[in-house]
Amino acid sequence: MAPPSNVHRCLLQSDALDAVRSWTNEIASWPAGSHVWGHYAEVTDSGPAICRTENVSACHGGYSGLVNGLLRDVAAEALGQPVTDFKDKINYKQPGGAGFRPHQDVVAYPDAGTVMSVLVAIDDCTEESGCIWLADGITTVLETDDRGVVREDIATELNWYPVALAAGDAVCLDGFAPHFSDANRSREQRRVLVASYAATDEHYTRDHYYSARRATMSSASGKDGRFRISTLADFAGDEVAPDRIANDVCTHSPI
Ligand SMILES: O=C(O)CCC(=O)C(=O)O
Repeated sequence: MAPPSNVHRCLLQSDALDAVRSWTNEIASWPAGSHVWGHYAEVTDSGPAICRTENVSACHGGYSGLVNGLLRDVAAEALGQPVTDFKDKINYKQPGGAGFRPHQDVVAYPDAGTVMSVLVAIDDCTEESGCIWLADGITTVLETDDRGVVREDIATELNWYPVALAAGDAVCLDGFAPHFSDANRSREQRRVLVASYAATDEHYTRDHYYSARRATMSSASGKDGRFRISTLADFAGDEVAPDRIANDVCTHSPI
């Protein structure tokens, strides 16, 4: 079967991929809670494991260059218009790490309009290690449940397909594309970078997104008491509470 047109094989090759892997190893070693925008750990059978770092490019020149260079060009081409970056994150999904329930990104990004995300595989993403699954052909917001994810009865009717990626491959996800992923049942980590972009003429900024994200997460968790690493409660894992949370200034090592 031909790969879907939104998949870019070998977007990062050899040295570029090695560099991203080495940056990601350094960032993963930060203590949970040490990064102002979120550096979260989850419970796994083999102990606490870092599961997500949010706004990586804010503290990392290498990642900033990637998000504002190659990946922005990929997103602009996919959207067919100039784009501006407003968000990026690493999802680590280490062995035993949890997956994400079916959701649409446009619902997760407060006040956003036209968005496109580029998900880059830092490691091989297989069905066993919890690759992303996509449903094509959806151009509207689907009804959600109390977690903000696509209602189960609607999600089960969608035509899902897995997007297996080799390390260095990437897939573009528009804001309406429903997607989910399963837990990592393999022995290898399954890390991805997800960089998100808005149509430049909509003036949606990183500062706006991250301040709205903080407010939305705090209000939603205050109401339902659920741990979340996103504005939606789409993450299926359980948090390991950090000893300390950096609210105003990062306390991890500089890179
Ligand atoms: O990393 C994954 O498997 C899911 C990515 C995703 O949907 C998200 O981070 O919102």
